[in-house]
Amino acid sequence: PFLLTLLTHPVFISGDYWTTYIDDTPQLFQMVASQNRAQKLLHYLADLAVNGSTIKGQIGLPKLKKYPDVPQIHDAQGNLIDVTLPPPSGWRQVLLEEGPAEFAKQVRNFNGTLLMDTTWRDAHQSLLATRVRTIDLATIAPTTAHALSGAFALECWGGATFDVAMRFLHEDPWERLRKLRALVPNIPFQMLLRGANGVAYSSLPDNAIDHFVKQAKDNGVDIFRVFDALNDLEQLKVGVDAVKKAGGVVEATICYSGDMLQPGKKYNLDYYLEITDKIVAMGTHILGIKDMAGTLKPAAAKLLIGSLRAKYPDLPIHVHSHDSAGTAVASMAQCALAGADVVDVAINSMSGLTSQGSINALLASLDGSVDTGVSEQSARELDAYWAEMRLLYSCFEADLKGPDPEVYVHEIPGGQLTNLLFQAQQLGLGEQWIETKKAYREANYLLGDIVKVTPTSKVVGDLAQFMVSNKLTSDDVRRLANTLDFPDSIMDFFEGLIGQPYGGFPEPLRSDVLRNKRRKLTTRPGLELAPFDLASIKEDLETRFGDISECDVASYNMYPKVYEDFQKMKEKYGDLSVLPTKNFLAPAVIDEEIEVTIEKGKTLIIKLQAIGDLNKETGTREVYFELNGELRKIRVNDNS
Ligand code: 3PY
Ligand code: ZN
Repeated sequence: PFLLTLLTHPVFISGDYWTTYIDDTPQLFQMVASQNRAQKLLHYLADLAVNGSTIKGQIGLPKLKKYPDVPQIHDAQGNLIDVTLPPPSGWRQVLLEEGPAEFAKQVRNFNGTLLMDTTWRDAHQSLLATRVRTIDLATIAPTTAHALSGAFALECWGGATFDVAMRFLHEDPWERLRKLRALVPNIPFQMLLRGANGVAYSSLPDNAIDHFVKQAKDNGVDIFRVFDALNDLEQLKVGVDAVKKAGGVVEATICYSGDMLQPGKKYNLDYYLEITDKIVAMGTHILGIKDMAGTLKPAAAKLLIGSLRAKYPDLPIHVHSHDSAGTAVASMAQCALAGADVVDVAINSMSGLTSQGSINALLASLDGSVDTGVSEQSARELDAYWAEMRLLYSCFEADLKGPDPEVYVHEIPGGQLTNLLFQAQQLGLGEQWIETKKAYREANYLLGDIVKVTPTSKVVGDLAQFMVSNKLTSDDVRRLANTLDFPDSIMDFFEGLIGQPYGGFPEPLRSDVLRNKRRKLTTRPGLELAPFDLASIKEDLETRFGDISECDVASYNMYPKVYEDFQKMKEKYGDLSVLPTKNFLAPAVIDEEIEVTIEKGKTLIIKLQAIGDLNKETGTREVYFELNGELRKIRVNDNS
């Protein structure tokens, strides 16, 4: 009370006070700051207790009631590893000491096939709607740094993790990156960059991409997997150039589409070889092959990687796939045998279905015939944590039951497959799901059989849903195109705002859809965008939100509205990333003890004591907590 009285006193606010006590006593401010933080967290917990969770996509409550245990891991001799000691040096030391070109060379010269673990990015993006929070990654990070010390990289950033962190988890993706970086000094970090779109869904001015990539590199990303959703090389080059300027490892990536062994396929071996020639000419440290739908069958994998290997003996090749059809492990094993330098896997409990293949299943398949640098035992031990995590995040499961062999027909990328199924389930439209998959295939052909991955996969998905909800066949769409009101994403695609598809746009459909509403771009959209004035954006944000970093500017550039909302949430509730996930998602139970470490050495013990009656006049309730032994009362709106 003394502090509050003091701090709200007008003389204090004006700064015109006559004692030096406050200036000489900085602890006072730290105490006030942490009380303020505690108060904001109590506000969140009170809101949650009264109104329930408002986290989008959450169905029900976490199944896990306790906090997951951090497993113990052992070395090959069975000795317990002390994970509080610095981890063994790894590929990151090679990168830091030798630079990107020599790093790539040594990866190529490694006698075997290295592994990238996608658990911290694509695996939870594909299985758990990208909802895994920083606290749960940070908790397992020191153990991971030991267990996977020989891994090529951990994919931990980019793709959907960037906007989901701010939009739905109300946490700062940059803070996540810095925290994890500090805990994992030895394994390179990889991110997914959507070429000229950065981590957004459409093109930004080139200087915004350069600025974003520089912050990513400076805050901990080592390797950048850069792709373009149409394999449009002009668009790809924007991302590649940004990574080169920032001094990162460039992994320019080809999106693999369909099953190239099917006769008459638009995307066949010749296509991939030709595009590789162009990517090599553009200059890349590593070539990425990204099989986002999981349609790269083992035989195709063998042929594709074998052919690339023969043509480019010195080019490091890194392959990514999804297990949607159930063949990821077999395909990755074939890639390893055909000469791939790195393949992607996920920790067992976060693998399979629309995620990557399982790390231990791949190790067992290779059975020592190919060196991967990763111990099967420590990977297995590490998995115990993720088995529990799956229960903690059970409320975001899409509940897929097994492989979908139809993926060769509809070609829906892993993350989108889970999303669309989830949406259909929420609407209770089981039959519509079958129809949506069928329509997705038709929509793809209507659009000219395009490469499908964020953001083009959204275009195809939107057209499919448009067809299903308006009961339109492909013929109807063609016939009625000049009268229909298509969703924006389809207009954007036909305008050329997502890039130029291989083989061009289908006509007359393009002209019919666009009519006189939109232009027809023939070059990349970024060429038309004026550079952002980064200094004035920063000034403006400072005026509105106070302390602003270059990372904040980068967040704002990618997602202005999401960033503003995130700042408002932060203003209201403080830093929510410190709350244990169970208490972030589930209302507290009376007398349950909640332990929150707001910073190193500063822990709050919170207990919900009671929820007061509804005040009918104000529509509010008072919620009573015990905070480190003291009673606190918070008033919140009851939204019911
Ligand atoms: C993304 O862009 O988020 C993807 O995961 C594409 O596969
Ligand atoms: Zn993927």
